[in-house]
Amino acid sequence: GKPMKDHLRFAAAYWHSFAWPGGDPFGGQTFERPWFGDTMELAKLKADEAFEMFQILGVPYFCFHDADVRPEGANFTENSARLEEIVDYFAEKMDATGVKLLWGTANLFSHRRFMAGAATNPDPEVFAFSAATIKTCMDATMKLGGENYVLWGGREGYETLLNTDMGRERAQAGAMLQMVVDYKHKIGFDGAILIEPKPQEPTKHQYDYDVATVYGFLKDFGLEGEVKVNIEQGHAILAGHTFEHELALARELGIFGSIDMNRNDYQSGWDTDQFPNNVPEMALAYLEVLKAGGFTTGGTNFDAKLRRQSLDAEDLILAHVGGMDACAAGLKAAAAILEDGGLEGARASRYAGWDSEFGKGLMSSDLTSIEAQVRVNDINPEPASGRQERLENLVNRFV
Ligand code: 3MF
Ligand code: MG
Ligand code: MG
Repeated sequence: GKPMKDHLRFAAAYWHSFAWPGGDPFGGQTFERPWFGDTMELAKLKADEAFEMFQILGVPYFCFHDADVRPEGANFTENSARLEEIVDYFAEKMDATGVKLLWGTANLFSHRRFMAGAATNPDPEVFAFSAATIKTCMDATMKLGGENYVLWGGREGYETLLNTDMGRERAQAGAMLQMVVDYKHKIGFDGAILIEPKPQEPTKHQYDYDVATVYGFLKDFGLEGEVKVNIEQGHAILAGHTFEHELALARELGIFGSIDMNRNDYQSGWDTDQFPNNVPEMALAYLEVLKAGGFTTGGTNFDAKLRRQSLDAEDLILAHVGGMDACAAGLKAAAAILEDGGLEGARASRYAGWDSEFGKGLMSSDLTSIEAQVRVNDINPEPASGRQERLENLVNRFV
């Protein structure tokens, strides 16, 4: 098959490493970086530093939001001009370094104008501003040869139904997504459009809660064949799932696209975006990625940030290195589990009864004839062992 690293396709995220000042709800800014500020000169210095880090790490890809890479302008026209200037600067750097764009996206959540949502905002002017911004970000992604375009529904949700028309807001989100898909086809962008599910924050009720919710939304608007998902470890945990659950479900639904790799602790209740370091968990995640046939256009984007006490820039490099090591170890374990076949074989054997004539017939039968069969044959099943402990130990042998 493919070389192992083609199953990783690492990307570094611009926002946490270069744009985030290390703030938290109980304190102000932690990090000081020489490129913080809002001039184009500083934005270019930031790009110089970012590409230097990408090269030190040897990552093949990066990802960015418009707001990470250009200073905020006074209006839409200024924003788009600044984005275009940075895109030209990026194009030169990408040529010189060979670093590619895994995906681009629009930040439709940080500016206060998005406080009550972007596509789902009660104010049509915010919808229009958001649509125009998405267009410029899709153009930027296309121009840079980006392989996907991501939509995380940052503030697409609500705090209280008392001031919210849910039906109208869902329809607005569906209309926006349809426009994104139409524009993708209009410009001939051949990457995937990816929705990133997340529950719980920043709004209390996020519309893109998890993979199942996003699939229901896509079906509702007839877009399940056009849009896939970018699944983040921490978001899966916040939704009360495991990462591998979300990956497996997306694969089964045919909407698996890409992953945002990080680590969320199970106790937190909010999104911590830590660098991943739990190899057994990552083995189970890459097992699902491999079973999906690996990435086609997606990859492993480190949506992870330093802890506030990691003041020195060296920690930023080491955090990524540790994350890449853990992913690689997880992937190798997953590949070994598949090659060994014990786990897959044990799972298949649990369902062997369905391969019999009796089993095959059931799926297309009806309640009346099944009742007759159960009576005539005195069907009276006993539980069979699922061998849970044994299989968990088997996984541990490979990590
Ligand atoms: C929030 C996220 C986002 C998305 C990003 C791209 C700021 O929890 O994970 O990062 O990854 O907007 O989709
Ligand atoms: Mg993310
Ligand atoms: Mg996150």
